[in-house]
Amino acid sequence: MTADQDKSIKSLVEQRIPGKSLDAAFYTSDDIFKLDMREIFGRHWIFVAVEPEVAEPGDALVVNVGLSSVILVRDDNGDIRAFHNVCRHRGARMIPEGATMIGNIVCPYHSWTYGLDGKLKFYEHMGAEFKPGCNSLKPVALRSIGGLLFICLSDNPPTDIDDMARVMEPYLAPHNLREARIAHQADLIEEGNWKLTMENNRECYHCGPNHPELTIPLFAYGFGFSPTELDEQGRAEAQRYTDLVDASCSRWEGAGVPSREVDELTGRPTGFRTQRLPIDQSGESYTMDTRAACRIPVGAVQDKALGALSFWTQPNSWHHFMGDHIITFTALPLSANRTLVRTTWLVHKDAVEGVDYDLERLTEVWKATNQQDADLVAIAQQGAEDPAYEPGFYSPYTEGLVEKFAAWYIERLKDSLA
Ligand code: 3BY
Ligand code: FES
Ligand code: FE
Repeated sequence: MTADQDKSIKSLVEQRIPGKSLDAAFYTSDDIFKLDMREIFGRHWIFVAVEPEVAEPGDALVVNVGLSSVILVRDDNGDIRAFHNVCRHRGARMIPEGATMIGNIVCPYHSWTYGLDGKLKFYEHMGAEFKPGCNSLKPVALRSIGGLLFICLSDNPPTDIDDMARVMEPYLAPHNLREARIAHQADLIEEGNWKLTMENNRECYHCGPNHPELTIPLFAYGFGFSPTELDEQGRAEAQRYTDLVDASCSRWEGAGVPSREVDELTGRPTGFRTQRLPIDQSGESYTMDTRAACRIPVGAVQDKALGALSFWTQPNSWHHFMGDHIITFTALPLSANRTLVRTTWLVHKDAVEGVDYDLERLTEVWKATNQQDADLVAIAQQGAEDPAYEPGFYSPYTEGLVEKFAAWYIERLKDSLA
């Protein structure tokens, strides 16, 4: 990036008006996309996978984040390691994107072979001076929080991941994600900038008009409303919802299941938020009838009406933990106007498809919801590319978390451009 480009981006960052959507360039410019990949995705903790994706020693998963490619592998001691997928000989990409099983990491080009600890074990014709010990694979910083795998591509990762781990481990522990099994995974490419994907995730203003399936389990009042716009009946319903949230939270916390809201979305590199909220009707799961889709609980909690523990992280993930299954989402930018959204459904490791759960029933609400969200992100991108676009006001009642996402993004860029 030239100094001039850096300067004009810097002034766009400085000019951002709190409470309004971002300037169009943040959604459309290739230069800002490169900056995002360098400063946001290159220097923050990114959610990329779950431990059950590398359940056994030798299980490997390659995840691409921008131009970087990372190998996640379970070693023979059962520890998960992460390495840059770049050979130390002449840099070839060693393993293609996706899941595989390996005994060693073998570069296809000239057969340099690395152990699952990253050490160079085999090579030929390099002469007496060559030092294999200085040619190990480059490690990538990796943290598992309750079985959710976060990587950081920087050599100097933000240390406040420790705070997120300390808060979140007790929230996630009862759900046994580490022991769960993947029932299904789906990749969806959204035709929009990654920030439009994230902004869309941070509000439910759009849920009523767009998500007929999701709004069966989801309470309409759960994601904000304007009190002055409610009539008497609406106020009574909103009050019933608030009372239910309080009563449910007290019941769950009383049973030793952490549920209270924690909001640390802004003011730190590793922003996050969590809250367990009741589910409508029978209160069990994100299904079309709100009843559990899997008859074996995924975690240790027997209360079937466990609602959903949601966990949102900056810059790229959200997760819902129910009594019977877990859903995790990662957003990975592909270009200024394309984003990969990967959704993973997990059930108890002993649950058998067709016996304990029906895959269609387990996945139908979020498959439909994801497609609807992808369509919304696509029209948001089209609008952002229109010369008539200008930043618009966020609702103070239903888009507070969108503002927190935008504020976090801008504060991170200010920090890095300072
Ligand atoms: O998945 C989420 O976290 C948000 C909130 C509810 C619906 N949604 C897009
Ligand atoms: Fe990998 Fe030569 S580039 S062995
Ligand atoms: Fe949505």
